[in-house]
Amino acid sequence: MLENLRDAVRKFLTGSTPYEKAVDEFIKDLQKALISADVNVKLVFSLTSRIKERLIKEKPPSILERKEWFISIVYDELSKLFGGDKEPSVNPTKNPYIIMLVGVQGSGKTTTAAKIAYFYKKKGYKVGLVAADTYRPAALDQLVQLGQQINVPVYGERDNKNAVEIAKNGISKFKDNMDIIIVDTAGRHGYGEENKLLEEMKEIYEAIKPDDVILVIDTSIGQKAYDLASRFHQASPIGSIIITKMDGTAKGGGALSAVAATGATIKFIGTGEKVDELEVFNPKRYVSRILGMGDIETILDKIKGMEEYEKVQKKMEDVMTGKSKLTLKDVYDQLIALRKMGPLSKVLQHIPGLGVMLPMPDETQLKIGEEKMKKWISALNSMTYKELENPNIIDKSRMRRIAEGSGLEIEDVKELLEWYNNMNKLLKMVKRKRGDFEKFFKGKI
Ligand SMILES: Nc1nc2c(ncn2[C@@H]2O[C@H](COP(=O)(O)OP(=O)(O)OP(=O)(O)O)[C@@H](O)[C@H]2O)c(=O)[nH]1
Ligand SMILES: [Mg+2]
Repeated sequence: MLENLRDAVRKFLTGSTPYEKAVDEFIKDLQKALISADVNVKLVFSLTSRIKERLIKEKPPSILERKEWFISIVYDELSKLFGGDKEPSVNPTKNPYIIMLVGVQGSGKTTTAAKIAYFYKKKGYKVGLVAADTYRPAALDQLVQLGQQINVPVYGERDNKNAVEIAKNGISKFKDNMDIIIVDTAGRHGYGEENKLLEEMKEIYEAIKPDDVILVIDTSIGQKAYDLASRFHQASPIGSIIITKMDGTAKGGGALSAVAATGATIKFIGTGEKVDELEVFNPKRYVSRILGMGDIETILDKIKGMEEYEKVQKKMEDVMTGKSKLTLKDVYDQLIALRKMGPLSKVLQHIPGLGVMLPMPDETQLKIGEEKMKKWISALNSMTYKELENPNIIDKSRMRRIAEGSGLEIEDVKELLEWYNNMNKLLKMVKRKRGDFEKFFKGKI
């Protein structure tokens, strides 16, 4: 099962096995876990060969340990396997917003209809459910019961056998007073009969013109989800997918990766029988969970900190060339970026020549310690946006307020401001020197 990967990550990061051997072992564990979760063997092998290729071609960023870097690559490639950066948009784009659920028998449509209704109701939308399943006698009762449970009105017609008509009537009933209308349909057709299912879907589709058609797939079909999802994806350009029963079988990885491989968007996953057991599916969040949230977040934070730090460094360059002004907001961004990268002592080891703020001649003066950094971040947190952008307005009384707000002494705030002023002076000096150099080279001096 994919859950075992968490242990594998832990073992890899904390174990004493030499790097190359640990990588080999981890890749074997990864392959085993994916295959036992029913992920297609071809997908598994192309995933591992991509990981190996990146290990050869790319260079680890200085801020990461080699092992952390390896895990960050695994995270990245696994995320791609489950849909990459696709964060589905679940916000309704018009009013009323009509959702139609389709899927084979027993896949979880009716339960999911109620779950989605509950999901949107909690967000403050007015939701109505329409029972357009006329094949199963108890279908209406099932939806009515679920509707009562979550306090959402259900439209149905007990004696009407025409699902298209019911769907239409339900929509005209709800369209003026509901934000979201969810239509549950019948799932008569077994796997392998996708065409019939799609035909029926088209018929209701033409009649009610929904804004989203969602195909509900049961996890237990594993890799076979590929055929179903790809035909659906081709037939319904506005469609998205929900995978249910992610709690029940070991095949979650198989169904998810199979659907992702078709390019279809997985909007939600169902994780239990209860109405609140539904999650918006985010591939990256899913992968962080199977790899172990804590470990992954630490690594990703470091990478993010590094990227943000580089951005601030660019801003510093602009300050030095006179293109822009250094504000306390920039100082704040830089401190926060550094924080993300880990303990200052470690960060400094990894970024050669880094004097926390700027690699400049007077570097030693500009270095600030771990303790001070914490204090300054709380002081900056207590400042208003205006103060951050324009520190000149910070007078005695503002200083007192900031100190009180951050639980610091007024001296600490003063020190931060002095440091900021010195920094600015120094930047001006560097700027002037650069100007002199330029003039010199242009023969003006
Ligand atoms: N464990 C678990 N069970 C689920 C989940 N979603 C649905 N079920 C169960 O799956 C069974 C079938 O669910 P239904 O919602 O009736 O499925 P359906 O697609 O409407 O079925 P038909 O209308 O007969 O085609 C029920 O027992 C549900 O409780 C889920 O995410 N996890
Ligand atoms: Mg049903």
